[in-house]
Amino acid sequence: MKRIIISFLHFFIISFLAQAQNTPPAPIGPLPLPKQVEWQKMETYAFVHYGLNSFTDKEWGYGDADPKTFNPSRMDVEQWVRTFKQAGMKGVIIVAKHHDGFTMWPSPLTDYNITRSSYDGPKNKDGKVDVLAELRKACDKYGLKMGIYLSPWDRNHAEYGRQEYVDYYHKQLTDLVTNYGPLFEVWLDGANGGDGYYGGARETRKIDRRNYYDFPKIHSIIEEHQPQAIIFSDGGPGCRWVGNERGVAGSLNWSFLRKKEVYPGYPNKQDLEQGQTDGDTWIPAECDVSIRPGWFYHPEEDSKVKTPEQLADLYYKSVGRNATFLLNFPVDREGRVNAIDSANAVRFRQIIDVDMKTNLLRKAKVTASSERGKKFSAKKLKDGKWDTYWATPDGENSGSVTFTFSKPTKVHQLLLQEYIPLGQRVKSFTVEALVGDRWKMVDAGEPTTTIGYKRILRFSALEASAIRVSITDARGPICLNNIEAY
Ligand code: FUL
Repeated sequence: MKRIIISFLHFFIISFLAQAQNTPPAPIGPLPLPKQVEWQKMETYAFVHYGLNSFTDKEWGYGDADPKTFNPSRMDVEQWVRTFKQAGMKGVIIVAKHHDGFTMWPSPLTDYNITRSSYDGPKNKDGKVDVLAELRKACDKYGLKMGIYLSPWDRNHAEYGRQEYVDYYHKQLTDLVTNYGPLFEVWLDGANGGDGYYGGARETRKIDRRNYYDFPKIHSIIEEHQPQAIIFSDGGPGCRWVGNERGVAGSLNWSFLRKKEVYPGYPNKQDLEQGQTDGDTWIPAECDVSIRPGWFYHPEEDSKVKTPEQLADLYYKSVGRNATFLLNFPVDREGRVNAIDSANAVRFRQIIDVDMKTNLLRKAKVTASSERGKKFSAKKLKDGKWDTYWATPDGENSGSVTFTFSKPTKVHQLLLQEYIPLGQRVKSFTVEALVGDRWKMVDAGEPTTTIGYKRILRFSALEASAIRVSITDARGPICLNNIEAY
């Protein structure tokens, strides 16, 4: 009898372990919402700054420029979207209203809108010019997602600084989120208050950045009508500002913030660049940067467009560091993405595509220091698919995986991904290459700490017969779903 019980227990323990080996590691919070994961996978998308400033040579319009000043000569919204598509962008966020208060759609709430301008383009269903409607159509045609930027600060509005303006802002937002189809992101910029036209008052108005706009109400308006949209602001809640306008994330970059602490105008830029290790909410970073020095078009910046190589560098410092890349195009006075900007953006994508054309690890032999089970085998990593992954058993927060080539192979780039639906875990890692008969530490010139959704390392080409990735510390068992080398 005793023997029967023991063998029964034995069987039970073995099958329990086998099962544990084949189940994914438990999630480690904070966790992303499914929509945040989908958003992160977009990786690169375009920003469009276009409006009165493009004609008055300003970055921040005062709110008093004559709407007639807006006078594009060869406007072509489809040309913008075609360019973005060719540049590999997955969406576009348009400035619907900048700080000057001028609206790019026929807002019924203000006269300071596009119908009062000199623009005589295609008409919307109500027979009015409407740049947002044109963009919606073009995005649908080319398969890009659309987002909006609606500046809370409004230097035109007479009531700015008072409750009447806040009600107006909420109504404007409601108009946008109910009339232009699905939006993937709503951008709430943090530059607020100061001098302006304010209906002719021409004075300085200060507001309390934290409370004046009633952000909880703003969020609920967006969530009610566009539940899939990611809300951007300095501190999220959907995604956060990366703390600079250079397009660069920290090489250490957690997708977490202590949510209650970060507000629009939050002064600790390092927290925004790197995230907060002990954050309680998933709020990943977005890197916004303009392809020119300014956000709006200025003819004298035609010679200052970022080169394809500079853009590729920014891609590696944003997407390659667990952030997204929001690249701004200052549409020109003709109403087009300027030829130089367009050529450089398309060329940038070609550089990236060539850099990462053939994953050298696909044919390599792969072994791991340990693995969780058949389903979570290191071998799966070679598939490069989102739903296959390598995980270590519970209690093992470090481990390594080695890829052996059939012959010495030139490698100059490595790509790593964690399976973020189960959390961001890796705290530090190393990459080594077997050169001749010696393991050499690969030096990418930046600390190899976090990985997150994606981490890409670039280094001087090495002739390696094997590559070893070691996770040296993590917040729990390792759970990587992709490793590629080029
Ligand atoms: C900032 C604004 O002040 C700039 O003009 C620009 O729109 C940038 C994207 O956000 O806060």
